[in-house]
Amino acid sequence: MPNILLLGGTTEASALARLLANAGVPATLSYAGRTDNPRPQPVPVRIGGFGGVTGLATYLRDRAITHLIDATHPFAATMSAHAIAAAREVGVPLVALSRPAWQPIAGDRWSRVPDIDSAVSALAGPARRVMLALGRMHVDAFAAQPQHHYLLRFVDAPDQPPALPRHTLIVDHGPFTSEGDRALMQAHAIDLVVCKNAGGIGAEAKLIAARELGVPVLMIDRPALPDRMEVYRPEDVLAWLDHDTASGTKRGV
Ligand code: 3Y8
Ligand code: NAP
Repeated sequence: MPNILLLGGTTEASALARLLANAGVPATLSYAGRTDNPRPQPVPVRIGGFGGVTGLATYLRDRAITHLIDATHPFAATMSAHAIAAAREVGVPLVALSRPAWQPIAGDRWSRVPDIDSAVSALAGPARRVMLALGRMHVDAFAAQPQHHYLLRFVDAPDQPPALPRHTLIVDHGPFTSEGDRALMQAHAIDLVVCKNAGGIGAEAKLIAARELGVPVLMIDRPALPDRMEVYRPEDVLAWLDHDTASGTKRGV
């Protein structure tokens, strides 16, 4: 019988957890513990770091995990690198459930930068009204460009106000709708959206809204990740599990 560890924190991870629960496949979904009230899941949940690669390898062994599924966000590069290393060390099959990077389409006004620091540098210049849709972890870096008015959206209320002299803070968590994001951008007269190339549907709303409003987007490309098996649909993970389990049975005979 498989025993899955699912590294979560994305819309697709939650969809996969529902499929695994419906299929009666034993699985545990893991959150880092970054937010106060993570979405309840239909499978058991564990919350908190593992303690690096060593901690994750120990967890895999102690819990007799048979398959590791990395369904974390494309910018959770450290977790994904640890998953590859620990899975290899313990000999547990690993598959990543990721999302194709967004590509600009007709009507999009994107400029791309390789990382957060380049996005900060790209904001040099006269004051603008910027929707900084990056969450909380990187917001302080933008204090280097204090001239803008920033519209911020965090999952949880911060302990102290962000270090940006001019900002409006919204506390909300997605998935968001394009109607909602369009109204938000109009209400705050946004003239630039800064975001990560997360892919998927849960964060796409602001891109659709920006396209409709003709608002330019500063798109931060994903960090590079080591090679791993990747699928893009929760159903493909089940197929991978069936295939691996079946071939395992043959091996087991
Ligand atoms: C803790 C779990 C689900 C998963 C939903 C997806 C969609 C909504 C859109 C904007 C962009 C952002 C942010 C975002 C989205 C989904 C997905 C996604 C972006 C939760 C969640 C956790 C987190 C962590 C959080 C980060 C932050 C990033 C906000 C739960 C809600 C900006 C990424 O305050 C903090 O420290 C928040 C940190 C990492 C990035 C950052 O730098 O601040 N996500 N987001 C997970 C854990 O503890 O392991 O609380 O339920 C999950 C989701 N956030 O099941 O429905 O699939 O991507 N999350 C980005 O994409 O740019 C918001 O505002 O438009
Ligand atoms: P990260 O920088 O890649 O990871 C930093 C450390 O956080 C990891 O080394 C690990 O700690 C712990 N960690 C990360 N994800 C974990 C998980 N699912 N379960 C247990 N521990 C985890 O990760 P991050 O960018 O902070 O993302 C944290 C979580 O938020 C992930 O679940 C991710 O899917 C979700 N998320 C992130 C973003 C984003 O923009 N980064 C967007 C949406 C959702 P140890 O070393 O102690 O094991």
